[in-house]
Amino acid sequence: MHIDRIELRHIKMVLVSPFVTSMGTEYDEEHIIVRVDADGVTGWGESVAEGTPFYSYETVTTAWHILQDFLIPSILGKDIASVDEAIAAYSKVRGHMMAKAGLEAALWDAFAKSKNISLSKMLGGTRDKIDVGVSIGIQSSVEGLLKKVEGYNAEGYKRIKIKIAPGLDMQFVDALHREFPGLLLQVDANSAYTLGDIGLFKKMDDYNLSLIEQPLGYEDIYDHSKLQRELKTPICLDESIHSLDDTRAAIELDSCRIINIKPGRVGGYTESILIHDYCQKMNIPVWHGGMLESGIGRAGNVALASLPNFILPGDISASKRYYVEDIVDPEFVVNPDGTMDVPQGPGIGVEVNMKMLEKVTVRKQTYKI
Ligand code: OSB
Ligand code: MG
Repeated sequence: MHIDRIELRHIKMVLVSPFVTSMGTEYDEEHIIVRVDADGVTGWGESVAEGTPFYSYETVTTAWHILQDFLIPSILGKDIASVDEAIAAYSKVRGHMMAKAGLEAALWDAFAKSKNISLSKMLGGTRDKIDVGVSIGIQSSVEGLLKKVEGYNAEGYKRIKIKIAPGLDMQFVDALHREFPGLLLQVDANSAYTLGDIGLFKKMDDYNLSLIEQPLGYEDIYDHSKLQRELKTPICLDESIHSLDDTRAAIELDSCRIINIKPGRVGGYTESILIHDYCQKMNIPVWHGGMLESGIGRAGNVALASLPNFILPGDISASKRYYVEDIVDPEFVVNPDGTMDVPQGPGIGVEVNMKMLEKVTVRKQTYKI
């Protein structure tokens, strides 16, 4: 495919309710939408670098810089026969996984559209519906959390994840355990604890949680192995996993027994699939994480999550759980049975709502040779 034109858009979308985690409070979500025009087709991708470097060192500004000055020039105006060829063209660039993943996603969409097949099919998906869950930020009261969970249960979500932070943990876990016996529940600490908190995790170990996500350091693999050794509950790594190599190290060290895959965190779908396949071989279940994506990123997440080893429900929720109006048509909805349909049309399988996209765009730049 001849890469004729690439466009970047810095978008800012207001969340329906603030998202509170151990990293801070998010009121809106800033990401970059990548558009690639090649051979008469248009591919769309979303780079999930945020406005702040609190989850990852990348930000919208660093991702824009890496895209504009290194990734885009390596493929613009060239003939690229496959996604692998594009990756090879910018392989000298170290790190900056979210910048890379946004461009890779747009290329995958363009290639799938040029072959007239769905992104799910192109990535190796085997399901036309996926199981979905919801990630709930830290609530100001236990009663407030119980109400939220009741609402999400009624909408059909198959599992609940709550964010925790020191001092804002056991009271929530305990209340949910009491009020909703049998609830598929997991917690996400976003690296807010240390090995010194082992006593707390041993208490949590009696609550039959499906997993504890990223309790310790955001680059750590070693300390997590010491914690996992003391727990029955599986640890799941998110922040610490940036590649297949990290995954191998974590599994060989028994630092975790479940992996959260986010294409943005590992540089794209290609690395995600390598991690997925390795985990499948090692009998390690994976699930699809989320970065509060717009419908463009969500469409890619749903396609990737249709691969067979995405055994646990992901952080893939309905558009309306995040935004009053999404930038794709149709918006993503959750079926009453807690599943989401995998789009079957070419590429990401949803149309970009250009009017809405314009509305949320704060900066736009076109690159052409
Ligand atoms: O740790 O999984 C996380 C959102 C932003 C940054 C990090 C995380 C999250 C979520 C939200 O948990 C998941 C979603 O998109 O629904
Ligand atoms: Mg997480």
